[in-house]
Amino acid sequence: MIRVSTVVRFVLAPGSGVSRPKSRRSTLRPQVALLFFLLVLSALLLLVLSCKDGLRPEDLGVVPDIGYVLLGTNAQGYDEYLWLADSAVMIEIPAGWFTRGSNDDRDEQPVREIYLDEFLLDKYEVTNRRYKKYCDATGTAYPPDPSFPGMPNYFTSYPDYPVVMVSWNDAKAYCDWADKRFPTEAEWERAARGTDEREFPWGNSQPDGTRCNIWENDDGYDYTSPVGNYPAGVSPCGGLDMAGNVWEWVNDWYAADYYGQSPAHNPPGPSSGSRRVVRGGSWGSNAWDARCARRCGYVPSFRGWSFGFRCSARP
Ligand SMILES: [Ca+2]
Ligand SMILES: [Ca+2]
Repeated sequence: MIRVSTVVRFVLAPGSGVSRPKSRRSTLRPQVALLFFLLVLSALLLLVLSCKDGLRPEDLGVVPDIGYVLLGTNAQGYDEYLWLADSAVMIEIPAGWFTRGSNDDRDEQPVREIYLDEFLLDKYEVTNRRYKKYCDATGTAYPPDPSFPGMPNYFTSYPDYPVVMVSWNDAKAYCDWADKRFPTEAEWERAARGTDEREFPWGNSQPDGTRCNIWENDDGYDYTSPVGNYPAGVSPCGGLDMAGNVWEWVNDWYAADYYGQSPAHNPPGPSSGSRRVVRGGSWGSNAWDARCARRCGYVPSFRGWSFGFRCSARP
């Protein structure tokens, strides 16, 4: 689906500059072809290897307007990409059906089969580092400090922690800047629980300190934790912190009765409302709120110390 060859063409075009005297065209043609082939091969290898080592293609002089490049296949068998605009790792979730909802709460019913087109989702919650890059590039104000005890200057001193104190509106502006979007509520749930109706990203066992950062869990953190800190809590597609750490804004308006009336294919959420959905629970949540099917809604202007987000995109 993804065309890395697009990247290769872009890399090669400015510097190719090979001239071929007409009188020697026939003898030079094989050498020129070989040179092009070698250039293509080396540029491709350099780009892919550098991404894996944490360098960004921008560091190599590649203009980051070409979208994303393949990093490889993760341990769960899903392809992962580097989204160039904000240097985020994204997971490709193929089109297909999954079971949405649960019988645990009224607004999670009825349990239904839902079909989604292919989409990309950030592997991690958006970090302070990534959000600061956006603020600095656009002149956007930094988020207010959450006043976590013992963690002064949270936004600038904890770059690998999830950004908090961002409203739905703030997060939407980030998505737009990065040429991304919010996941829909259904996409988020599909990525968090896979296709087997599991209760939590890792399965049906209750949360423990190795799986996620929630409240009164022996997980080592009283407030937020660095993103990706709990690999044992990975979701079936490779997503991390999809239970706990920070609640994640998604695109949909919240409606308690939406599941009874939504379409089965790519449900977009209600057409209007007063609250936007958040998913996954946070460092301040109990196990109930960390369930994959759990739904909550908050006004889109609300900035909370347990609220963050991750982005989606469709190829
Ligand atoms: Ca905790
Ligand atoms: Ca989360």
